[in-house]
Amino acid sequence: MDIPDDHPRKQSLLYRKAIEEGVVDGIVASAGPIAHGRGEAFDYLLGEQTPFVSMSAITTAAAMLFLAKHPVISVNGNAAVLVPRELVALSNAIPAPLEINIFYGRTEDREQKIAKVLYDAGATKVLGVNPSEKIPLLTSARARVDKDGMAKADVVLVMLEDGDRTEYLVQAGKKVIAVDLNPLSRTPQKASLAIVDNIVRCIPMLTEVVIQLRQSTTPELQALVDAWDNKSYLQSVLHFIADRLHATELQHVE
Ligand code: PTJ
Repeated sequence: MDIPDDHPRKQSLLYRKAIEEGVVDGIVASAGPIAHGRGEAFDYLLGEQTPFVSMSAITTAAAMLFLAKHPVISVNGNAAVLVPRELVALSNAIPAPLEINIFYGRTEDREQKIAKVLYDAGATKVLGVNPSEKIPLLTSARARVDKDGMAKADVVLVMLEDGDRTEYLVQAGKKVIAVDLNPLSRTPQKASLAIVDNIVRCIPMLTEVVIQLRQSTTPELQALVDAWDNKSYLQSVLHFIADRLHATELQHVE
């Protein structure tokens, strides 16, 4: 498919194409395009930009990752095809290992394919290929975790995740940062800290903020984390969406 440069939705169509090709190549789950479509719908409600209220979430997430002893970045099929280089940059900036964690059709073949995408994007080490440990109580394929990664992690960054696993990771004593475009989904509500934004915008921003926070002291970072109120943040995202919709006037289309 050739998308003309002046197509107003070019970037959005390129992301769709990456997801579609990811399915064909066995990297993205067959449910991946459905998840992507849900994300697109919520991104419209945000105006396809990072809501200003999410900037504090990004800053606090960066502080939480920075303070962690064993931070880990969880990667699934959709994330691998949408932001592979950006995930590698974040992983290097924190630093925190990338760990493959997939829900649908967890085969070693798909794990290897996702690992290859990340290695091709510059990763030097990818965890989660045929992992040996399990998150207690969780029965789905997502329960399997790497002994050097999520098994011992104190902070886990997840994206396009399901609520169950987020809940069990929290029950296992870990702090979970969840990036999700849908503030009404269980995942951001169960997370220790949610970021309502698109990963294509949020991951590069998070990397920038992690680099900026190197100037901060541990007490300053800890104060940010201690002050976080996830519920009131999610409420403020809903107010942001509602206000935006109230203020929106449809343009006349010929
Ligand atoms: O690779 P696998 O097997 O782990 O499969 C992953 C998918 C994504 C298929 C699986 O986790 C899934 O079914 O996800 P859900 O339950 O559809 O949830 C996806 C959530 O991510 C929804 O709330 C979407 O709004 C949100 N989302 C979709 N695209 C993005 C997003 N959030 C941030 N950035 C996006 N680009």
